[in-house]
Amino acid sequence: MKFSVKRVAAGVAVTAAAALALAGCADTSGGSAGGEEGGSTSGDLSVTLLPKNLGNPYFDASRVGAEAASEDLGASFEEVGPTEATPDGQVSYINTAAQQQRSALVVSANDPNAICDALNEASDAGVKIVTFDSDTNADCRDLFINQADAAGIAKVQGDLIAEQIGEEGQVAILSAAANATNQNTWNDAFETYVADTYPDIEIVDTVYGDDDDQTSYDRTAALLQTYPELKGIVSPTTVGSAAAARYISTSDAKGEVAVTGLGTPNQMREYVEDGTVEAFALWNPEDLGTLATYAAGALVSGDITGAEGDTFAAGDLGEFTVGADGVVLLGDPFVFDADNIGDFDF
Ligand code: RAM
Repeated sequence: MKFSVKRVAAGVAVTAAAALALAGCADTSGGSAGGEEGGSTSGDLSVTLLPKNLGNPYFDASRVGAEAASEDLGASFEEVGPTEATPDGQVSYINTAAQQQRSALVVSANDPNAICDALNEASDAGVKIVTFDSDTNADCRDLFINQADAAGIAKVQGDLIAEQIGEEGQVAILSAAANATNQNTWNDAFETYVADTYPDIEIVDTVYGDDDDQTSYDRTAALLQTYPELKGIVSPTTVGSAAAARYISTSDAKGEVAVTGLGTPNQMREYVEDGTVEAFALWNPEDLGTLATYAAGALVSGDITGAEGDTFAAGDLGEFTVGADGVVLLGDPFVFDADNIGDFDF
């Protein structure tokens, strides 16, 4: 996992992107089209980034990486997306990318099937489809840029919660949208890992905060009411982890109910510092945006077709190889705690 100082520092630029996203006006200016500096891309490369939703700091960080990689490739760049993390909200943006004949669409899917028709039409119109973060069915895209494998994410979350609650007691999952491909894959793997490894931990419920702060906060309150014996909440979404920690930090459950899962250091910092959260995990979402964009560039230029064994260069991240089913793996999750959180800024 690469958390170089340069990359971490680049997270500062997130502020501008976040401001645009929160104002509901994604940048559609098109960046530096047609340049040739530093990339192997020939012809016009135009990259459209379509996250699950706008206004999520996780995807704002991915945007920083995607935009920088686009610039390096001489591509025009835009980010578009819905304010709510729904598949319906994504379809119109996919259709527009097809109509505008963008050369590549880099998308985190809110549903594995529901956006497939639109993606297939875009693909027929010549748009290369790269999923990142949350995949579709494999036949609806050219490549999936996977942040970490599901077994690795299950293990890191399982070991974190087990350590924090003494390997026994009731645990609930606070997930994102009910149809989010990544979340459901990780939750299945988590349940299997915990059942196999920690037989005294009982997963009592999975609830969905829809990657919406208020909904996630309300779901946390409801979990604590429904399960008075609850020992921990595992949230495999950065939105959910931050909302759960915020709720617990000012409730009687502080110090009684552990919160862990996947979070960004900037969103979790105050809850680590106030003792609500002991440790959590993530990869670098900026690197994920970078890698996805270089992969898109390699597809558009014809350097790769997305076949297993294809290799491509991803700037400072180095060289990557396409694995089975068109999947490219970024790396392993990383654990953040009070000792290291001060080193990160994203
Ligand atoms: C949220 C989103 C995203 C997920 C991260 C961990 O920002 O649900 O898809 O990968 O959390």
